[in-house]
Amino acid sequence: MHSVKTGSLQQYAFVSESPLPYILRKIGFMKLYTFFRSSAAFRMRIALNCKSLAYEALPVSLPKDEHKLASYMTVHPQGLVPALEDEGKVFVQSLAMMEYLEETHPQPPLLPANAEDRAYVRAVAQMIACEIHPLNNLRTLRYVKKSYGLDEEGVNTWYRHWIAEGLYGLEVFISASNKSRRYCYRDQVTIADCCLVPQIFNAQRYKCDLTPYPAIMRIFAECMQLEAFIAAQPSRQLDAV
Ligand SMILES: N[C@@H](CCC(=O)N[C@@H](CS)C(=O)NCC(=O)O)C(=O)O
Repeated sequence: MHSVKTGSLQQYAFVSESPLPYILRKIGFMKLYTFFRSSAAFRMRIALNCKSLAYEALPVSLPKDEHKLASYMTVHPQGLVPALEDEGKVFVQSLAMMEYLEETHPQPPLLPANAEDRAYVRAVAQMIACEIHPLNNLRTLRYVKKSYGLDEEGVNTWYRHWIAEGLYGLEVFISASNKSRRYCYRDQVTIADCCLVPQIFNAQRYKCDLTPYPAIMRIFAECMQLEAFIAAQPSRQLDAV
């Protein structure tokens, strides 16, 4: 993967040098407002890569509070990363954006073909994006730290508690479903995997014990064999510090 400067210091177009056919499907790239460590942005980078959609990355630094700048709040009124711009239209919320990509660029599909299995995949994605992630994103951690006077270990304890509870339920759900093989859903990469892998990166960063989740960690290892996931990981992003 290499970068192409596209106008300002903070804009990069990602073009793969890997065997995956990263082709430009449109005149002009989609734009992804992203931060290298944001797991919601990481989901989007995976989904875009899976669909071989080139995009222009517009970094928004969370530690520098760039997501709270008035200029960014006009893009995303909640001041959250990511946001996606396609043909002048702005989209927010990673689950909605992945479904948008699925509807506008159906191949390769990131959802199963039948309704029952789609419900399963969406449930896995929502268990992560709606139940686990909101409890350990930046604003939540900042709030508990400030409001309850927690030190770093206190914040980490909060983080690890919600990870452990959330991943335990997810592990049981995936294992009991009998729908998982190589990935969350059979041998097809879906939006469930796009959500799972970034959450595990976060958990590893906070040194959570992941040994109680063998099914999840097996899927994680399988996904991380794929170029679409490898290229999307935080350390490979141009805004990584
Ligand atoms: N549900 C949103 C979550 C977005 C979100 O929480 N993004 C985080 C980064 S992963 C963020 O912008 N955090 C800034 C903050 O908490 O102040 C989505 O899926 O897009």
